[in-house]
Amino acid sequence: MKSIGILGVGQAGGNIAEIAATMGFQAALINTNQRDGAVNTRVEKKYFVPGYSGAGQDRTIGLKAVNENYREIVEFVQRSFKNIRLLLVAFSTDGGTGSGMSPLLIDLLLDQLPGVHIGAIAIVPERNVLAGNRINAAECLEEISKIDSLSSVFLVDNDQMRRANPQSSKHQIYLSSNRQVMEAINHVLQVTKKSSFYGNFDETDLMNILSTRGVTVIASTAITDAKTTSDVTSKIQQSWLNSIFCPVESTGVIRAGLVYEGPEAMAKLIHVPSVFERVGEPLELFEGTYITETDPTVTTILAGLSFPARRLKALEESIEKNRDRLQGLVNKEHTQKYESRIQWASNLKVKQQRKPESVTSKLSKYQK
Ligand SMILES: Nc1nc2c(ncn2[C@@H]2O[C@H](COP(=O)(O)OP(=O)(O)OP(=O)(O)O)[C@@H](O)[C@H]2O)c(=O)[nH]1
Ligand SMILES: [Mg+2]
Repeated sequence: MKSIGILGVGQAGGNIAEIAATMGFQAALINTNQRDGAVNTRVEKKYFVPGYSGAGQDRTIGLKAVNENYREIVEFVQRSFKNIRLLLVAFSTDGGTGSGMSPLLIDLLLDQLPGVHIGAIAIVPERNVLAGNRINAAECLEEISKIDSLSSVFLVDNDQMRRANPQSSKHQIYLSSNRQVMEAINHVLQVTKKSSFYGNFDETDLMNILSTRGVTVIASTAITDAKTTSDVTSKIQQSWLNSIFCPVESTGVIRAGLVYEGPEAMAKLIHVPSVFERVGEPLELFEGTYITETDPTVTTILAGLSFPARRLKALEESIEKNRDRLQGLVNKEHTQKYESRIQWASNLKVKQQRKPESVTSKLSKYQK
């Protein structure tokens, strides 16, 4: 049984839970919309908030759904996961259900699942989404970033997949992003099951890293063509920019993992101090070396990073630039009306009503 569980909230969250279930993770989903969750057939445990049919990108509706039903929701989560050490709540930040429900739900779960660390898989939308989605994402990420004692936050960046596949459909981008994030998490979890003469990376090491508060990135790179230590260093650092997660922008890793899998000869080329030069030496590093005949691969886990200010600025910038226009749109909604130029013409359609005249008045009219 895997020690990490995945709870999907909203449509994107449900889709991630679906992939997780196919990989053998304990998975469950919550939605305000039964039709969205119904397609995730591999997830058996589902909770649909009664009386709702989606949140229509309105975060306040997602928040209300938790407020009104938190007892049932928390019980559902407690029932759905057994013997896990880490629960990752997966959701998109720019819709209404996942984005609105998840921050409060996570905060509640932190005290309701004793002995279980809670983390998040939060999807950051592509750069070209519209204002409403950007506002949702900014609000949600701010709330998530403020939760005390929250473990790893994985920021899945839909832009990363888009950059690599500009021609792909949205559906393809979503599916590959979901698969890649779950593969990254599954990979580091599976490594902990292997044994090695040279240094094991065990589950306690992994949980130590993943329970760190802040943003976490997992990245892997093949180092097959590397000839020198600096080749390996630059491959690893490159992988921090090209993973499925928001690119690493700043220094300040708190805990890290470094796992090597491959032939013995290549392991020598890893020079830890230079690998971490760009992001600063972590407080703790957990290493694992697994000698195999497969392509040499280095997987790094960086935990405790700050929220990526530059990436999020790119999301917020167009809102700031268009402040007046957007404010104008909102004002217009309540004030707009149409004034016809031919209002006077309505008179043309008025039928003359005959006014009845009394007999006495007619009689008096004819009186000579
Ligand atoms: N990576 C990834 N992103 C997705 C997926 N589905 C949707 N998205 C992203 O999520 C946003 C839409 O959010 P949803 O998850 O559909 O929203 P929701 O939580 O169901 O909320 P409502 O539909 O408003 O009730 C899109 O703009 C995308 O950014 C998915 O399967 N994978
Ligand atoms: Mg939805």
